Amino acid sequence: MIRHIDIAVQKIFEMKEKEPAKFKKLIDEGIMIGLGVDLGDRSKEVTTANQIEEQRRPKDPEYAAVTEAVIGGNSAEAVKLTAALIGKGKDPTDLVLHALMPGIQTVCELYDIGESYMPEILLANEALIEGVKLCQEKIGDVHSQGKLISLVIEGDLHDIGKNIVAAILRANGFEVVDLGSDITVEAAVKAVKVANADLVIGTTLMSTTKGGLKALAEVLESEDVPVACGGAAIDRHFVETFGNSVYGRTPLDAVKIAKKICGGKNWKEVRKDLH
Ligand code: B12
Repeated sequence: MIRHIDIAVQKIFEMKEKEPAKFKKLIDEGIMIGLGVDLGDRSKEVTTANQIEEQRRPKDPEYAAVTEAVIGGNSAEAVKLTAALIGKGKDPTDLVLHALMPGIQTVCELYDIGESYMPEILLANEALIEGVKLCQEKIGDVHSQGKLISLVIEGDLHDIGKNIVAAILRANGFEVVDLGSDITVEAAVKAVKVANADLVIGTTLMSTTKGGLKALAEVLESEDVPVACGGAAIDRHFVETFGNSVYGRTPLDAVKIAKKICGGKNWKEVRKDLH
């Protein structure tokens, strides 16, 4: 007898072969997890730890050493190497994007295939934060290009990506009021009014919390303050199901959106520009 579940499983594996992007989305949406499927072992067939480390490792050996220090959760080493590169005149924004960030990305991808564990991610995050701090000190105060509120929406504690995005925005001359994570719509709206902000940078990594960004964008429509939405749980398709919002994938997308909004464009124009 052929059971429906067998057909579903067969379809999922066909999708993994033929439509890897769609398969990844299915995983990211948490459907496989909801079904209780153990992704750890199967994804090892797709990508190995060596491949992940190879793909993420910067070509410049001095940058690669910083990346290694972050991967190893070695804050002292990350700080020492970052300081040395700043001393040599390297651009601090470039260091965040291309030396420090690949470290945390590697550890998170290793986690996905069961090759790294949560304490390692948290140590790597510490090393990342220390390195980013140094870069920010070097950048110093730049003339403000606009005022932004950054947050992770209610119910979600994943703040590593939000911190990177805030650092890159600051490095590009934006004033960022970082509210932290697990932020309610009410608290966000209050902060927007107090700060007289131009734009909200909203992050979420879970499918269960992504509705919060939609609620926030809708409430802020009357204030004429749009929300730039990012984080692994969402995509352009989702964000474009509601108004007063612009989807971005990378920290540099956040910079592009902020420049355009603070430069006087409305969210509809910015959406079009970024397509
Ligand atoms: C680290 C981590 C944790 C840590 C978080 C620590 C912290 N301080 O952030 C802890 C242990 C707390 C945690 C807890 C949980 N987690 Co978790 N976690 C992860 C993990 C491994 C890495 C996330 C991460 O930091 N990625 C790296 C950063 C740099 O990437 P990022 O956040 O996407 O940000 C980048 C871009 O998206 C972009 N970006 C970010 N924001 C914005 C904004 C704008 C505007 C723009 C333009 C760009 C942008 O720029 C960033 C830099 O490139 C992921 C799996 C994974 N590999 O992603 C699971 C994951 C996110 N967690 C998951 C889950 C389910 C949980 C828990 C529910 C587990 C549990 N049962 O308890 C809890 C939830 C707790 C809560 N209420 O939030 C699921 C979510 C599934 C889903 N889609 O719903 C994931 C995907 C793991 C999985 N495959 O199951 N987790």
